[in-house]
Amino acid sequence: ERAKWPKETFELWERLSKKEANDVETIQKSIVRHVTTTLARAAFNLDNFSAYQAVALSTRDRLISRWNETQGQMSRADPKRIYYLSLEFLLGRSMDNALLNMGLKETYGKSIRQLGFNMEDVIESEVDAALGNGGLGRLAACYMDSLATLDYPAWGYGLRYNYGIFQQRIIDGYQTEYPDYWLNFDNPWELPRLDISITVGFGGHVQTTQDEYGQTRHNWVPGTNVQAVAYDVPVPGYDTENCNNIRLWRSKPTKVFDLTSFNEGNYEKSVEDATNAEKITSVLYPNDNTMAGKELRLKQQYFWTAASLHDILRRFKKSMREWSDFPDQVAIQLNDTHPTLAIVELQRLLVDQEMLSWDDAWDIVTKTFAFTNHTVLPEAMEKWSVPMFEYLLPRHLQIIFDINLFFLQKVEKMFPNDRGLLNRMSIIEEAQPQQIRMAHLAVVGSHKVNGVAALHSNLIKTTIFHDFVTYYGEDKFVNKTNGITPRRWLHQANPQLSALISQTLGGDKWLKDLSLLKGLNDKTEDAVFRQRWAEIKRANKVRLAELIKTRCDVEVSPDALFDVQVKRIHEYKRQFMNILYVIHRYRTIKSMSAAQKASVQPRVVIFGGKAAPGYYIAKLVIKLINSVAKVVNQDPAVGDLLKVVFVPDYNVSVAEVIVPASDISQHISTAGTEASGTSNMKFVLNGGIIIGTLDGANIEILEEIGEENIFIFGCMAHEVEDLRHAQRYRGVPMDPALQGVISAIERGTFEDPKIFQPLISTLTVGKDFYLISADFASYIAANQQVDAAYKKQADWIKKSIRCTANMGKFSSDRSVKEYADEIWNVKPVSVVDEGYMAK
Ligand code: NBY
Repeated sequence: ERAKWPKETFELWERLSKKEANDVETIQKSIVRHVTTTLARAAFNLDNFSAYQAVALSTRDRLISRWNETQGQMSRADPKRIYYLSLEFLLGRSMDNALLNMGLKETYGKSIRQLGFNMEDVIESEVDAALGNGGLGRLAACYMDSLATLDYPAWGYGLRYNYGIFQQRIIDGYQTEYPDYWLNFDNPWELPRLDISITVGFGGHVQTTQDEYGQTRHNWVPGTNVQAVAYDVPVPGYDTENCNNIRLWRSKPTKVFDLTSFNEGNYEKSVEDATNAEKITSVLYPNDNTMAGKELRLKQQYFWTAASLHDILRRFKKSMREWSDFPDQVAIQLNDTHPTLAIVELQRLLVDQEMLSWDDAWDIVTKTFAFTNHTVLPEAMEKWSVPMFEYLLPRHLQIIFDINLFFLQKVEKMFPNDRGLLNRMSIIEEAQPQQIRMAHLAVVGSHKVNGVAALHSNLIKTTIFHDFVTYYGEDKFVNKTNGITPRRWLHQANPQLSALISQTLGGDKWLKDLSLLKGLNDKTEDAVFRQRWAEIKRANKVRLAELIKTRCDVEVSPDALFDVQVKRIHEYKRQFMNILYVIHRYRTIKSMSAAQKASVQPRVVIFGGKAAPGYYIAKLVIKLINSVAKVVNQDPAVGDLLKVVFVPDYNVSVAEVIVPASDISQHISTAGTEASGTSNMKFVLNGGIIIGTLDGANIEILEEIGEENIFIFGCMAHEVEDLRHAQRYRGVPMDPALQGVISAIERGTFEDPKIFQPLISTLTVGKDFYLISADFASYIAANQQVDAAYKKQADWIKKSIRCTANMGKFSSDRSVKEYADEIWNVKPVSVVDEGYMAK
């Protein structure tokens, strides 16, 4: 249609779509316009939240013009694109990040101040986008930031849940869950694309026919359909015009489908069917590292992968290329096994609809996909029951059985007569009922499989994927150590430290090349610099103390050592061991004379994290922490020497306050259980020191910062098996200090001991799966070393500086570049500012 426009019309559009300027006056005008027209409010009754909304809308305008420019230029250049499929994007707040990345924070700050508002209050009004559980979801968010910053043409695909991860409140010491209806006040950070709507089928049956060449053709006729509607979330890069996209799908009923029931005269059924369609994207499943096996979750996974692939194929088809070019245009990364159905869906589309041969299609599929594994825990491995799967996705089940058949035939050829091997490697587990092993499907359907830290990537090769390494060879299995974005996790969360670093290094280049932090190593002997460094840490601790006062009603001294463990509550992460040590410390202090107490290092032990609502033992750990806190915090014999707090509702924005304020943080999982960890990186980047085990990325952090700057304890991953065996069959007695702690709990020092019996039972000799007893003595010793080191403040600050200075490796820019070069084979495409809102 536009082709028919006369020249004047074109020119009018061009003139009027010039970008808005970024001076204070123009920005203020745009804020005021949003207040008065979009929000229809008057200046005299404007609260912080409304001010936030208007500033957000003004920021959004600028985001969208970059987004338009990027998407337009990318369409024209049509480079190979990365598609990051993740069921979770744990973005947190957007405004501060968007303003910093676009270089507009200062101007907006000034604009807001003159309008009578304060930037910090406005920022605080934003609710978190919490569409994720923990590390996996936050990793996706950090990777999206780096992809945009490095100018990679990348799209994220996910689901637009109506309810994010539940809100946690602590009632009588217990976790209680509340729905996180985050869209209540509208979401300015998304663009609804109601015109982009894709039909996704479920159920039904498969028609089998012969084509004119005598080939068998399969045609899936779904029983019901739902619509996937696109919501786009712009992701601006830092210090670049590039602005990428996360496309989140929302489920809606199809018109046709509710009309069917309606025309059959069943109005109620038609409304019920419509409600069922909307249910698909209603809620994020709140489990991390455990598999629940719910039908609705499988529906989510198919709904999302089908809509995303349809979208990707549509974009590819516009280029009029051959199907064999597909892997040169498209790289799809599977964030865990959750999107593994995409492998099956692409094979189905190529074979059933595009009429490619099975082998040609499979060649394209395996060149397109790569798979990231995030865990070795058996309870986290995704499996779907075959009968349930068949009912929802009958054609996909046939394809999975065929993939498996052809795969096992090849295995059999290479390793004849090994039934055990075939059973172990099969995509189908022969249980009652049969189960589909999604991790095996993901490995078979991908050209690269990666773990998320060096230790973890080695572990998967010797444990869960051992047979697959034997079959495919080593090259398919690679390591991509996780990373974090220094923009959010230092520049945004710790603005004072960021400013000091820029001042010291003579600029902010380090924010795009984190290895430049090495320059700080020269400053450890500079007493003035150390003083500044210490002042900033203290200011961050004051801010955290205020948050603790507000949220927990406990007063803590910023002069005490702040000891932090914040992460999802899980047995393998051993928050239980931490609180048991706190009890030990409490008992030790109680037994001291006044003179002895005078030399005790005061500590504030800070916990935070959510337990999956159905995870009984994890929830009991929260209860124990709160019971201990209650007793310890009120005990005059202890006073300020020990405080314990559980910060409720830990999330990304709370992390942004906690991370810069820690002196030491705890990353104390049983060796071999934490795939990587990413908060460990965040703490150390902010000059926090780790007490931790030789697990996940702790090992690589140690290698970078040096063993004198980290407190390591506990057994090593290769010793775990023997320790468990010894404990089970040789009855190794419980650690005596631990025994003392358990007795104190059992004597009722902290509420009714009956409450905690199931928790204590997990430590029964021979059953202590996470080896708390085996590691307890060395944990106590490491804690004593922490106390002693903290007392030498000058040396401590030197350690802290060295920590930050040597964390360059853990920028997600490094991770993403490794993926791009070694897995995706994609190159950056820089967007040029043509000065228009859209082309
Ligand atoms: O992924 C975490 C790992 O535990 C951590 O070590 C690693 O640093 C991080 C990023 O690689 N895994 C994780 O967060 N997993 C989940 O949140 C999760 C969520 C859902 C399900 C499984 C795992 N699920 O099956 O539903």
